[in-house]
Amino acid sequence: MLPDITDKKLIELEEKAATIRDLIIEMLLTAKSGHTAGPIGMADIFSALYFYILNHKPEDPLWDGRDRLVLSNGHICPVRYAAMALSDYFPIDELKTLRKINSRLQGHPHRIAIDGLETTSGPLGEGISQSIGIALALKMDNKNNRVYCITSDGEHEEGCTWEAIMMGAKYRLDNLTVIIDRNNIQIDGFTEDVMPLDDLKKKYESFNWHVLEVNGHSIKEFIEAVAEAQTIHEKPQCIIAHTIPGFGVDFMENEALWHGKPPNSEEAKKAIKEINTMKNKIRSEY
Ligand SMILES: Cc1ncc(C[n+]2csc(CCOP(=O)(O)OP(=O)(O)O)c2C)c(N)n1
Ligand SMILES: [Mg+2]
Repeated sequence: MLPDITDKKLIELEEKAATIRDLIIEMLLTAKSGHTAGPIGMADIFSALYFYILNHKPEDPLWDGRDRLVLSNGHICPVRYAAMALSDYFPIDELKTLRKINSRLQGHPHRIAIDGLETTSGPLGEGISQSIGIALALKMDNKNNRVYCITSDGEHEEGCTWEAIMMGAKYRLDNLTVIIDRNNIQIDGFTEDVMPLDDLKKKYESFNWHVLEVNGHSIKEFIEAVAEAQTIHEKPQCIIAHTIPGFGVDFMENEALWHGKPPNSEEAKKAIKEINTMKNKIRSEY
């Protein structure tokens, strides 16, 4: 069970999210390639997961009692790498090696490179199936660990995603929470233009899941939704997190161009300036 969140903790989590955004910009600037808007848009959720929600031990990443965090939309891994480095899974300096030959931090996560990644991802549409396997195995072993699966809206255009959703309900996997990055965008434009997903809440409910919807930039709302999800019995849960791709960096927001483009040094400077303005406002808002 999650404790009620205090203002002090919320400030800390929001500041961590801003630091994650800074690190993503720096990583991509150095790598000169990679995905920018998706990772930046998910910084608040990763801050909440790594620094409040997950039961984990960075010093013992394969600890049997850990919750499993599966990242299905592997291309947003810079946000996970930044959160892991800040949690001390590996040195922050290693972030500079993103996408370099022989680096442990490839452009899509490579499970055996770093303990704690749980799966290798990149080919979209596999994470919910993998999470179901993990959640089912934990139940068979009578374990209480929870499984969280981050997935994107673009992945919901793939048929295998819906097969997995059916199976999660069949096995009543109440130890599984799927978190959707509902940023309305994919590689070539808006999801509703490419392949309308319509009302994902109604769709998941019709597949017999417990569904919650949150503002994915409100750490408080997200934590409260996870707390509710943890109380649900006999059903898997889905949290639809409404996010803005590139959130916090004005010129990156809602622009499909920033799906897979790194900033140049001028753009990185502008982005860091905006993120710092955002960071400086946090304390005054409480
Ligand atoms: C099976 C598969 N098909 C295509 C791709 C190429 N691809 C990488 S990201 C992406 C966009 C998917 O949409 P979403 O995850 O919602 O993108 P984002 O919100 O991060 O921009 C595509 C088509 C892939 N990685 N895997
Ligand atoms: Mg998307």
